[in-house]
Amino acid sequence: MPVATLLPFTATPNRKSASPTSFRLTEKFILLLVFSAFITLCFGAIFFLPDSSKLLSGVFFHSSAVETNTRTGPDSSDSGSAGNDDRVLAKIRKDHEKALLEAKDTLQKRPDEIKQDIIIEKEKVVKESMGQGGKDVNNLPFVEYRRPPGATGHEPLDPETRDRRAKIKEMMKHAWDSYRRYAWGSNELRPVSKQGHSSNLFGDIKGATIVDALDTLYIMEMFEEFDAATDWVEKNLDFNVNAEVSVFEVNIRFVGGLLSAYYLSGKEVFRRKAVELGEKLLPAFKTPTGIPWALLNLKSGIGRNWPWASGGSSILAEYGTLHLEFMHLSKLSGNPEFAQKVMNIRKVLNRLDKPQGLYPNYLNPNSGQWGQHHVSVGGLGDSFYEYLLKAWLMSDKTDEEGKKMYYDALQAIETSLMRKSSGGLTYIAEWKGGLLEHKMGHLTCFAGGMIALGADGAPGDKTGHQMEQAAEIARTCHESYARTALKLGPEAFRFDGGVEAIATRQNEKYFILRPEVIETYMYMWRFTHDPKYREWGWEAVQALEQHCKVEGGYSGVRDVYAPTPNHDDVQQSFYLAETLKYLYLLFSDDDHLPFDHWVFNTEAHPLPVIKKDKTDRPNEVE
Ligand code: DMJ
Repeated sequence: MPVATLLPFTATPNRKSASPTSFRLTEKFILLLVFSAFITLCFGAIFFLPDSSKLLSGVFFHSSAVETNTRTGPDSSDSGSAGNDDRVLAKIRKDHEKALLEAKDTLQKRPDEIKQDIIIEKEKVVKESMGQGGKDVNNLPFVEYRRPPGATGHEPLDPETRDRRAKIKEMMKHAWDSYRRYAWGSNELRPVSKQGHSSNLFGDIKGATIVDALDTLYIMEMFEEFDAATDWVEKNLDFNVNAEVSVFEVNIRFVGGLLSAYYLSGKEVFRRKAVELGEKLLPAFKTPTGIPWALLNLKSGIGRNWPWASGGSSILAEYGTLHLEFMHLSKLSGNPEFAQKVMNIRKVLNRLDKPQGLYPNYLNPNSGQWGQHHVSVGGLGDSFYEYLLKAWLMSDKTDEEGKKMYYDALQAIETSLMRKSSGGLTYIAEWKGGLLEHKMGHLTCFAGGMIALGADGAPGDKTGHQMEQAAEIARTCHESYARTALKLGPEAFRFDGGVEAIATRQNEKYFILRPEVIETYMYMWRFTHDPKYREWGWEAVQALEQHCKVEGGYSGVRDVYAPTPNHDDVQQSFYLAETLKYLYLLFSDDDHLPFDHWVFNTEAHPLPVIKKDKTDRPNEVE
């Protein structure tokens, strides 16, 4: 049967105007059969032939199925998943065809062209992986450098102060020259045995003293030394080490030191190095809560916590002392990740209940729960509180969350930890599961300066009260020095068993050139101009010269109550970064690193306030 006879509207030429209704039943049935066969054929062609599925995805689903799925997640409905299968098949086919075409192209290329393509492809992969793990620090965004005010000072008018200031510079010169002579490139100096010393806090990173001292050299206008240090950083400072470092120590000393050196001098190398190191620290935050590990292998990016820290906990003073540096890293690199990481730490803390409003020193980074309920404003806790206040100040007082957390915490400290001895000395005790240990660490003495720095912004008319507290803590810490044979403070002193401000345990009698007491004198001097703070600072200078100075630098001592010093043979890098810097500023005018433009990190590295007024913003990323 010819096909034409089966078609209703072209059938039987002599049947002019014949209507379909005039077909017989069998004809109708055959026509229906033919029609449905035709429809089936068309649908088959659309859905099953390779090109028709392309047509579908191209015409009806403008983007490919795979792309749609990655943005919206898998579709759970049955009909949807059948449709998805077809689209996935279509995508595979398309990719396959593309790959065949590329292979054909490649076969037509010369071997040297193929090699070139491989190199380009490799570079692409490296760049992409840098995007995930570390940015290309040679391609940082443009930053217009503007030096904040007061980077260097001027001679004080008063001759005694001028001489004392000059004396501190001389001390810096002795510490630096000795390091340069006997330990150049090592982390620290052994001033008695006159050789290098390396603590494992820095893994295999070298040059801690150089990086820690950079800004002190700059503010003391020791530019020849500063240039030598800069040259060493340019040529030798290397973070590509396969070793575990303390995230906290590396951050406060190296990142902090590099950032300050950048802001003081404007030298790009410091910005580059700071960002490079910051990127290397980011894997420390890969924990279920985002609370970083204490220790990190800089090569593998594998982190862990100190084995002694309450069942694998992270430590408050360590994870809580990254904020200032990381905010500046985001600013200088254009990478928001640094800021996001530290803001998340606050989020975790703000979700937790705090016993009596206090922050325990241990927090488990996996569970997000507190470890042992130990609280301290000294070791393990100290700089967390300092960074809450300074985050607010460094944000030009816009970080209201930091402000609230600081003043709330200080209130809890006052209520639960601050006590007055029977002899009238105010001290900050430690808290262990609800019981007070009446001991104050040398480290805790920084709190006098912190409370003075925050007093001005204290809520509820508490400025005067907080200034008094700060002055009392300064007095107590001065007493801890005055009651020793060497006139240098012990590592910790107690207010129990009939003693006040005296170390009773042998392992708490050492002095390792720490800065905290002098730091408090410096803040108290700036806020009160009471000459006693300069006098107390000068007493410390004399004790340092008499008992810690040796031919090869400055050394800590093992027992401050012994009549003659027994040297520990370490010149700590923070002696140059902090102790000598705070002494120098104590005998400088207030416009040298003024507080309304600079905030000191916990290693005394000055960082500029990020001004809210657009016209006064230092170093804005373009
Ligand atoms: C410094 O490294 C820092 O001040 C830190 O916050 C704790 N203590 C040492 C100096 O004592």
